[in-house]
Amino acid sequence: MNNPEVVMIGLGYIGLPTAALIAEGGTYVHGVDINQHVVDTINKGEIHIVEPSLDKSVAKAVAGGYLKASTKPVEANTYLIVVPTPFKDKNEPDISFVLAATTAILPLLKNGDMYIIESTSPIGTTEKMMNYIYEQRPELTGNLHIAYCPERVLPGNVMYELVHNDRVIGGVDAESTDKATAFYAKYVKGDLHKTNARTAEMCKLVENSSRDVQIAFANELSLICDKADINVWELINLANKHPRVNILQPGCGVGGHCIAVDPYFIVADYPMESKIIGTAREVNNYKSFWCAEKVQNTKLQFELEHGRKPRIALMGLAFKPNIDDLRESPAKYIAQRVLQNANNEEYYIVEPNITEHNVFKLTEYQTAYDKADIVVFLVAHDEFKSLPNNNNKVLLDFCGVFK
Ligand code: SAJ
Repeated sequence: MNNPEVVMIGLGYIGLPTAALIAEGGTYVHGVDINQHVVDTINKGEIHIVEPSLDKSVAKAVAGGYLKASTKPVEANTYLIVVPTPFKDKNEPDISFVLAATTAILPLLKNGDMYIIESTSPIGTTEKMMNYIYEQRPELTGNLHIAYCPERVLPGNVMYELVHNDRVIGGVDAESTDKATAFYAKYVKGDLHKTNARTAEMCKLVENSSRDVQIAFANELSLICDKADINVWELINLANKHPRVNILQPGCGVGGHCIAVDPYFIVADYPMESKIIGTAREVNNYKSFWCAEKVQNTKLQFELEHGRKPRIALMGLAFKPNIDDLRESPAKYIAQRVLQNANNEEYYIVEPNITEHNVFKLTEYQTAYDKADIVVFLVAHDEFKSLPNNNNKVLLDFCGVFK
């Protein structure tokens, strides 16, 4: 392989598709991941994650010699940091992976190079990394182009959205912004919006916080409607007929690795100011707890009325409809909580998008539905929508399967 133009640190859900996209365009990309298995898989032209059309893209880029993976970075002109930023205890963001990635490329940097962070980051991270780099390599001071450019792709549609979504690009100075914009212009068809690094960092956090707040509003309505004996789905549908109202859908909580996480990055740094953002997190977390309690109460009610233990189907474990991703899933949390409170009832756990699970024994969805007295819909997977709205069963529809 020729000397790479781009080094991509982090070959996960965003890094690998981005590396493949850039490489497919005829740019030499050296991908770096700490996981040897990930590196070996990619070098065989295969992938370690589930994402439509990514397999073809990686196979093509590797076969063409444009993408190579390794556990160590090499010299290039552009360095992209696309590593996780999880949080520590007390919901404090942890930027140690960004720091480690930056440390790994420190000795390779030279005048004129570009350094871009894509990882979701607390406000000020890009400037912090710039100061760190210039402290360690003072001779480079002012001679690198440093920018922040968040991704906003939806899992399941990554390869399309990487190309077609608009991007926000914020440099630590105007020249960095221009250089980074010129870099993305080669791969992105959406509009590229220039700003500074802090605004770009905040923009990413705000996008997901905004959605979290809106979902919290819908979830709050669902709790009120449950008490007030109003069908929340009908209510929202009617309210949305107003030309300036657009309420989202309630569910059994908010999951995934972005919307349920990013708001804490704002709350941790601005606790006094971020009242609505913080409360939205509490409401959405509470909704999952409330759903588990509702199952518990329904179960006891059934036993009182029928003089026997119910058979219960828990429908869906993924964090949102029609995917196989169970990480940070409210449905999984509810299933775990319900099973912890199990008292000789019979349970059928359903997740049509996976074939087996190391904790849950899975049952096919139609069988589970047929056998159960109480059917709890935790995720609105398409398969469930064809099931009958059967009056002989107790249906707990937390996510609007029958809306
Ligand atoms: N959800 C609801 N009600 C709704 C919509 C969603 O309860 O009306 C729930 C889902 O069931 C799920 C959670 O919210 O548990 C998040 O799902 P999602 O489809 O809204 O979003 P993600 O987490 O898959 O992807 C988000 C996207 N951000 C926005 O829509 C603002 C995506 O564009 C980002 O790139 C991604 O986060 C990220 O990586 O940050």
